[in-house]
Amino acid sequence: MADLEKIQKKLKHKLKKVRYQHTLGVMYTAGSLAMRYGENLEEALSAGLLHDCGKYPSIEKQLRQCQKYEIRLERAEAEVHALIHAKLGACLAEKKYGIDNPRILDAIRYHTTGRPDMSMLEKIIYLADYIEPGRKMIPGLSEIRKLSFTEIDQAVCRCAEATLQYLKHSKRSIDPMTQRTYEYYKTALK
Ligand code: DGI
Ligand code: FE
Ligand code: FE
Repeated sequence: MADLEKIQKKLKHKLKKVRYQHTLGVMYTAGSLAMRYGENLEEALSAGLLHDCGKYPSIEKQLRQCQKYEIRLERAEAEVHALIHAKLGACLAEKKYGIDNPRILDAIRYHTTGRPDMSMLEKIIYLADYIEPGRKMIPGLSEIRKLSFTEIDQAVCRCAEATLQYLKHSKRSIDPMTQRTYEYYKTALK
């Protein structure tokens, strides 16, 4: 716990107020889901707390940091700025916040796009990010919140579907991994 508190203090200085509040929301929601599904509580809290740690610098700085740490971005990722912070965040969590647990690092790395066949911790962080109490109410959110605690794979599927619909509606480019996450969970549930 002492470590978590230290990380919390550091993040509070780095992140904007709204982002920090969101981070706490994700941390406690991830903790609740971990209790529900018998996952390691400390891992869920740490991953939730750090999931957006790659988001504090501007996009330009995020890109420079990716170069500095030799993070390979797929072309789609470099073009879609919303995706950079996930890979960068996993790297910073390791290098700047002393996290060496690969399960936590993967949960941070895949929190934005998800991926097929996620670990329980990855699903928890993917969903906690979407459902935490501070998220703006949008159609379907109440149901995904409930499903997260009852049928977690269905919740992942709905969440991926809603994200794809939102991206299509706002004419943004879709990362292949975001699409693959949806296809995987849709098929797995048949
Ligand atoms: O960092 P947060 O805002 O807390 O949440 P996030 O890491 O899930 O990122 C959110 C944004 O990323 C959200 O607006 C949806 C977007 N996103 C997810 N997959 C894709 C994507 N954006 C594009 N353009 N393409 C994707 O495939
Ligand atoms: Fe994020
Ligand atoms: Fe987030």
